[in-house]
Amino acid sequence: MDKLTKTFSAPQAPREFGFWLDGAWEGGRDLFERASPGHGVPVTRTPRCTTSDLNAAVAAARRAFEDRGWAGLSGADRAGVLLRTAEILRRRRDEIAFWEVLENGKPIAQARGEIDHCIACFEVGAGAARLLHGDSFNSLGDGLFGMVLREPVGVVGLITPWNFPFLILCERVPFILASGCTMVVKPSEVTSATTLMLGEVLAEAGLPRGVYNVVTGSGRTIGQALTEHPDVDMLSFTGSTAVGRSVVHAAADSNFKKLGLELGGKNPIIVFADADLEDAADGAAFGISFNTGQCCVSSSRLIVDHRVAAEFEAILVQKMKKIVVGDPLDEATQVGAITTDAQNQTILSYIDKGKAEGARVLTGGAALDLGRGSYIAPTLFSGVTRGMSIARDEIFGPVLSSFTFETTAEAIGLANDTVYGLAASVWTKNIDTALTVSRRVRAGRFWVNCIMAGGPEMPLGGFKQSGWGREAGVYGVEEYTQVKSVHVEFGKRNHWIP
Ligand code: TXE
Repeated sequence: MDKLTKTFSAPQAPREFGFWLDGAWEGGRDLFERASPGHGVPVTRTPRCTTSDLNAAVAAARRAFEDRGWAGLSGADRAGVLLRTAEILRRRRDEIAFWEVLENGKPIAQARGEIDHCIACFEVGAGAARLLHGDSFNSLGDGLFGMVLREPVGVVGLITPWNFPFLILCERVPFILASGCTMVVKPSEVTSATTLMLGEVLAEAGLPRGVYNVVTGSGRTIGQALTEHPDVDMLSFTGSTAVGRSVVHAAADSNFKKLGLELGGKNPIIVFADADLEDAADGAAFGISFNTGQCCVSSSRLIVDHRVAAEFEAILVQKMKKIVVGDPLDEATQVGAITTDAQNQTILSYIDKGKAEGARVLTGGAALDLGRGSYIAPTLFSGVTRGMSIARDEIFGPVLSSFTFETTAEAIGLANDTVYGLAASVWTKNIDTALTVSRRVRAGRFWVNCIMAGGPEMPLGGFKQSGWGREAGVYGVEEYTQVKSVHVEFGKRNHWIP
């Protein structure tokens, strides 16, 4: 409570935004007011766009795509814009981090680190823009030559969630731009500020108008209309599995737009008896508490060798108790506020269910009263069994469910016992075990003796119901292209009609 009043310095009045259309701010709309989840005071006002605003944004993106002012540039020129964007983000890092914290509730030190990752995304995107290429075939006979071209898909709709508003945006935007596509972004209604700010940054970097547009508003209206829009060629959606399913239906019912989906996860962290247990406990505490567990790759299922389970849980409890939960604007804070009231209720109801289903709380298990804002203590449940809801559902909060195993096969079986397949982690000093588990667990991202490590060079995305397609790196750029086969005959044609 003391800490909150000492360090709190949110703006005196909420900052008002327009939406970003065809390279400029557009104002005069009804506004949605957002309160800081860490402090409970209004911090931003963003437009409730209408479907005609959305249509104008799609038309601007279409014009900018068809006039070749972006897609027609060399990869080197596109890379120039992306590198200048990285420079401007470096300059505006602290400011963007500040607004991210105010709307999302994540700790300020973490937010700055995320902006650094975003800068890296633009740098990697620049490299990918220059290296993107097709293929050729000289195996078609002496008279025929084949070229495989990678062409931008066209106008991309991008729908993003509230857990990493700027980071998830920047794991996509540079790669969409590198491919030559143009876009309309619909951020979460509760965290739109930094997505809007990127419009200004890209314009300063020299991005032609109409290439990047942002419409703000609710998922049910603007988001849904974007997924149904007949002039959007591809849609990249990150969010809940339920909405992901509706996006698939909307694409089928409109124009069969290409889809990229990053959905939920229930990610295992497997700890073998020969692991460095201190390291693994630190990784497990980080994996479930980072971003208050509101992370699609949070490691929310601990699968630990029964021989060391009690010892490991004891080390982990000590670690989790030391995590500093508090005011997101305090430099020392490691875990901030829960981003929305609805999410707060969801997490607390799962904690209640876990208790009712017979799992044991080893630490946490309750909300923390810090005077204002919504905070939940990092929580460890022991004795979890496969059928419990805390074993199966994505909770999207700092709640870790612990299981034990006796054999490697059993550990792999437990890890795969989920409809999801986003990420997984294994901790062992045995290379055979590490590689066997990495190859047998069905997940799009895998970490051995580490967790959430890596950079934008590496692709990300899910197996099973965690989604379709990959984002980031060269794979991410390719996702926003389509392949065209060009056949060139040379020499005299072998006539069909003699
Ligand atoms: O997500 P939604 P919510 C999971 C997590 C969380 C749950 C609900 O389990 O508890 O989803 O969160 C837009 N057509 N994840 O309700 O609704 C919406 O405006 C088109 C995991 O906030 O899926 C926002 O921009 N768009 C996830 C975005 O979709 C629609 C991150 C995500 O919101 C729409 C977030 C519609 N009909 C939540 N309805 C991850 N994979 O990281 C909403 N939206």
